[in-house]
Amino acid sequence: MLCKVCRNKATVEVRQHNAAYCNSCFVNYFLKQVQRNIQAQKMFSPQDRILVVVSGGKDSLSLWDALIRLGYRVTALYLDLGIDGYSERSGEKCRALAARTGTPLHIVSIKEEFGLSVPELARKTRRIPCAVCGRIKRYLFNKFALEGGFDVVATGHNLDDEAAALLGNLLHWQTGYLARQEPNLPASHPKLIRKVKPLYTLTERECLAYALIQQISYLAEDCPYAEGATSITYKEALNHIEQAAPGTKLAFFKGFLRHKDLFKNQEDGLELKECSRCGQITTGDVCSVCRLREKATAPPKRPAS
Ligand code: Q46
Ligand code: ZN
Repeated sequence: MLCKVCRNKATVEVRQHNAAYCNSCFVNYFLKQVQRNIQAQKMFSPQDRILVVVSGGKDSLSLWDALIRLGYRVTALYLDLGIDGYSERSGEKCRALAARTGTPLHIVSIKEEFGLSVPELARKTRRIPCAVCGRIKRYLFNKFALEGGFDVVATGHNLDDEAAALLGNLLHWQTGYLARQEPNLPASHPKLIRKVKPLYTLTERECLAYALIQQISYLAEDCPYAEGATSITYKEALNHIEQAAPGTKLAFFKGFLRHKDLFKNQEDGLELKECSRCGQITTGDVCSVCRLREKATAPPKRPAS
């Protein structure tokens, strides 16, 4: 197989576009795709301050690397979830890329913020770790970006993530979620920061190829709590279809974006206000993270005598 651009020997096949590239032409293709997504969705400009949230995995580290190479003003944020072993190893990968690129990386420890790690918070509040983790992550990303004066928060969600989320939302007719599934999610309140996903047309395989070619050291293992997640089942189902009909995932997600108006006015329409404890945005009087914090730090109930 020959590279589509330079006709040298191809090393990466991009089946969704019926193309193949050598290493250096693949990197150019990847960067062009990211740049095109940023412009097509009006995500940000070179003047904007971008907070890219990184987990130590191939997607977020590839995004961070790509945005630096494209000349954007990027600062990275890593949340240390306090998950035994996994968090140390993922934090290490983020520190290594920060050192290599000479770009700023902020580390926020959940244990320092809340007095307890994600698994401990989950145990204390009798919730599943992912429910606690997802809520805390969204809260801290926004809080950090707001306090730091960032214009936008960028995450490493790729096409596989977006197509799987779309399939899940459609299977359960979550019309509110469908209305809000966007690669460029506008801020619906002055204290909410816009969220963007510049990798939304690039598959997980393409992000992996980019990380390998650029010699980005990433954490290959999944979070121990990811096992059994329904999103993995949806990804497998979509990969099965993609195998038989390359390009389906991209057509599925792009088609959804073209028909997004079908889900207009499906948002829950709840009034947004400031949490009476922390000032972050919520729909009740006290936000869910402050409620979680209170529940986790409440003294244990005495058994009835
Ligand atoms: S939500 Fe759940 Fe992830 Fe948090 S606890 Fe791990 S698997 S990291 S994307
Ligand atoms: Zn609050």
